[in-house]
Amino acid sequence: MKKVGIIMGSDSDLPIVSKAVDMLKSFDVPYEVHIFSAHRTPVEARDFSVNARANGFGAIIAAAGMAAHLAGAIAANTTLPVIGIPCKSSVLDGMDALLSTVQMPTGIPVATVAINGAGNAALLAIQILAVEDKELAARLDEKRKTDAAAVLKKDAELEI
Ligand code: RP5
Repeated sequence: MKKVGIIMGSDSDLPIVSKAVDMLKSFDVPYEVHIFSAHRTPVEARDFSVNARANGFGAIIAAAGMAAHLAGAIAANTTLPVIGIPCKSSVLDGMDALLSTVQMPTGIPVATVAINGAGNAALLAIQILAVEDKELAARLDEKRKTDAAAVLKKDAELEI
């Protein structure tokens, strides 16, 4: 199976990113996690991106806050799918990172999830890998059923 790369701009993003890691672990999807910054370590961020396909990655998740250029900078250097997580890490409550991540120019797409949406970033990466992996797709279907059953149980137990 292809790996998912998870890149975060700073170790301060780890509490958010760990939710993506947990989701990938729950599906037994192989992953690598790195701290590379578009601004502080641009050479390492570029080198990872340029070599990601050859190194066995199938999708890349990029998490960053503030002037969050990491996902776009990675996407500029690979045609693998890149999923951006805008992290809430400043006085602007993540709106700065959301707009920096989502407003990509035509030609260099970044699939942006919600502010701090690490769980969905991982699920989207898994869905990308599942396009060519029937067993993984079946496990995604199973999770949808389990999640729906949990909501219906809460509905049945609702006492208001
Ligand atoms: C971004 O700046 C990082 O992704 C982080 O969300 C934010 C703040 O980084 P630190 O100053 O906490 O290292 O590049």
